[in-house]
Order: sequence, then C-alpha cells, then structure tokens
Amino acid sequence: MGFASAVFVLVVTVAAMVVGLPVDTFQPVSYSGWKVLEVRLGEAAETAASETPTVNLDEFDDTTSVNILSQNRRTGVAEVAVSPAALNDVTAHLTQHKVPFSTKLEDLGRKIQAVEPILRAEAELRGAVTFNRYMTYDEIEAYVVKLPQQHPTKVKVEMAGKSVEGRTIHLITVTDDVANKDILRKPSIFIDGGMHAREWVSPSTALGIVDNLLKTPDMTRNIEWRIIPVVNPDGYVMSWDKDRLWRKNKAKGRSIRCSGVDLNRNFGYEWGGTGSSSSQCSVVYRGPNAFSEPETQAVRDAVLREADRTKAYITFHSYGQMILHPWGYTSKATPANNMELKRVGNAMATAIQKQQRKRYDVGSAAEVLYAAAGGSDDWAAGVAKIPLSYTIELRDTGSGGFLLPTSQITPTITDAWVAMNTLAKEVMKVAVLREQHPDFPSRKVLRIPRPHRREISSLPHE
Ligand code: 0X9
Ligand code: ZN
Repeated sequence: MGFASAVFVLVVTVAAMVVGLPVDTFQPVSYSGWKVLEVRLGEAAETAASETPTVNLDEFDDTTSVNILSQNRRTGVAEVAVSPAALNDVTAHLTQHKVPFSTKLEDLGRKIQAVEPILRAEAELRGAVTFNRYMTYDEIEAYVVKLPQQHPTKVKVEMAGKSVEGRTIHLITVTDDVANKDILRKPSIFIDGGMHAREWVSPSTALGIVDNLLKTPDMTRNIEWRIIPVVNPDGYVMSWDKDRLWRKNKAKGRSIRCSGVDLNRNFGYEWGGTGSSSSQCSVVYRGPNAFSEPETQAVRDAVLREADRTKAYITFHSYGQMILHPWGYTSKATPANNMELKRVGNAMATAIQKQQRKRYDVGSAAEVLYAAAGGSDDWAAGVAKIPLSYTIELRDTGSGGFLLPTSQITPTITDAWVAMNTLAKEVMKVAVLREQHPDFPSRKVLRIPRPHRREISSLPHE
C-alpha cells in the first residue's frame, strides 16, 4: 500500500467516526484515556510510486476523535492521538490495511495533568521574563510592553494587529539606536513564534532570542531584528485554558468545535493547495480565502513594511528538530535560490550539531515533512521575496512533543540562538557585498561555493 493510500484509509475511518452534534460552548478537553499511537506509514511509503503526492493526515482529522500530532515524510512516522471511543475503529482499520503501529503513550490526559502543577504553581510574573517554565500570554504581554522602558535605545514595541478575540499582536524591534533605524537602513531579520497554539516552546524561543539580543551588542549593531513572539495569542490562551492540543486561531466556525483557521495554511502564496483543508472542522482548515485572518494579516503587513531590507524570515514551530525551507506547497518545484537556502540551512544545522550536540534535519518542507500550501515561509519567499526563509521545527523529536519538559526550554533557545548567529553572519556577508558593489541586486543572494566538509543533514541530491 502506498503512502497516499495508507493515509486515505485512515482518513476514511476517521471521517466515518465523526459522531455527535456540535455544541455551543467549548467544554475543556482533558484527553483522559486518549492514546498516542506511532503509525509507521513510511514503510508503506517506500513501496509507493516515487511521485505519489504526500497527503497531509491533518487534512482529514476531526479533533474530537483523532488529533495528528506530527508526521515526517522522511522517516514515514506519524504520531496520532486517538480518543478512547475511536480507538477500536482506528486500530482495526490500521491492522486491516497492514499499517504498522505501536502505542507510544497510554494516557495522554495523565501526561498533561502531570505537567500542569509545574505550570501553574509559580507566582505570576509581572513584567519579568523566565525560561524556567512556560509563560502565560498575560505574562508575555506584561514583559513585552515593558521592554522599551528598560532598553529605550534598543527596543521598540508596536502593535502589529489584533487577534480575532481582540488581543494585541506585538511586534518587537531590537537594534542599536532603534530610533535611527530609518536613517541607518540596516538589513533586517524577521522572526515569528506562536503561530500554532500548542507549540509552546516557540513563543518562549522567540522571547529567548530577544533576551539574548539584548545581552549581545555584536548582534544588534549591524542588524535590525523584528520579532512577533506570539502570532496567535487567542490560540495560545485556548491551549492553556481549555484544550492543550489546540492549534488554530479562534475564528468563528459553524460550531465551537469546528472553529479556528490554521494560520499556517492561510498565507497568500499557492493558497488552497495540497495539505490544507476547506473543512472548518479540520486542524488544517485554510480559511475562506488567503489572509482572511487578522493574525496572518498582521504578519503580512509587518513583513511587507520592510520587505526590501528584510534578508531572512524565520518562523519557529515545534516539534521535530528540522530546518525547513521553501517550497512547502510542493516537492515538484524549487525556488530559484534553492542551493543558497540549503547551504545556509545546513550551516545553521551544523552549528547546532557542533555546539549543542543536537541534530536538526535540513531540506525543503515538502520533501522532509509533507506538502502543505499556504505556509508563511512560502509566502515570505514567493511574495515578499525574502531570500532566506525558514521554518524551524524546534525540540524535541517526539518524547516530549508539544508537552516539552520545561527543562528543555533553555537548551532549545540556545539551539535557535546558535542558528541565529549563523544566519546573521550570512546576512552580513551579503550586506557587505552590497556596500562594495552598490549595484548588487537587493533581492538576490549570492551563490557562495559549498563548504567541502561533510554536512550533517542527509540532503537529497540537488
Ligand atoms: O504543518 C505546518 O504548518 C508546519 N509543521 S507543524 O508541525 N509545526 O504544524 C510545517 C510548515 C512547513 N512549511 C510549509 N509547509 N510551507
Ligand atoms: Zn507549527
């Protein structure tokens, strides 16, 4: 059975399991008794015709029965949370279609409960920052709005937009002499975090980068950093208060359970394609049209405002330890600067491997993960013409997953910080070249010969 057909049968099962009527108020989800299955679609995928399109499992999941946590095209492994009511049907179907699987976690609810006291035990921070635990949205906001008072020459905070439920989406600019940035015309790097609600280490990492930048003058002298730490504040709050595995924003749908748009399917480049869904109930619902959501509009407008100067776009997600570059919408085309994207991606992964002893896989999102259209990385490259565009899937490779232990927050930030150091050097190389050659094209990246050493990632041949 091919990968696509294996996915299809699972899909049909899940679709058949959709029962019950929509409810009007969202009851908190405990995930009590839910199991996490490791489904080995990859073994099936190997025998599939080479050009079989990858279908995103998420497209078909209804989160009341099944919630796809991760999948990786290269390893062929998907991790799927299954409700007690759906378990028999799902496992019977997998067995019938010879899709190997094993139980990775017996009770997801118990695991969520086990980490809960650690999260809530601490006193609320009022304007401070910590990386010893995950911060609530209120704590993040209190910290962010105080930053300009604490670092008046280096930090500016603006409102990039407002979420569906009216929360502020903050944009932090960090650079030396921030008030003068328009005169200096420094190259800029744009970072966002928290696009997917349940990926809690992502906003922590974006804030960790801000914190490190403020302690490292070398990194802010010649580069302007623009950072949205929480693109999806409503979803983040939802994942704290009601449903730890919430992924989307809080756009109104036909029912409470069928609400929300997957913001990373809502960007306007090849919007509507593979790996995104037109169904409101899907966790990869793309929305009624590209940029239908105030959260994606906020990212779009913030990026476009300085698009000419922006040399790199990084969006932090989790989990899987991957550095992904465009295209995400298809594996059948490559961006014009594909070699450059791979080279810089590999440089970041190599630096992390060297300093952190952690492996990050590098490759195009569609090759390494799955094809999924409407992602911010593709839009940044395809429309905003930002030369270096990456999705970084942070730690871990699955044992903590979205419930990454708090002890991993700081090391994860360091992974990202190491990568940002490498990225900054690459951006500066191009900036220096442009200074020496004023006619150097502003939206192209030079091809610099590949290093001769072995790269750590297992890239397919170009
Ligand atoms: O599916 C996604 O949106 C990202 N993975 S996640 O597990 N964090 O949800 C990957 C996005 C890669 N980029 C594109 N497909 N454009
Ligand atoms: Zn994500």
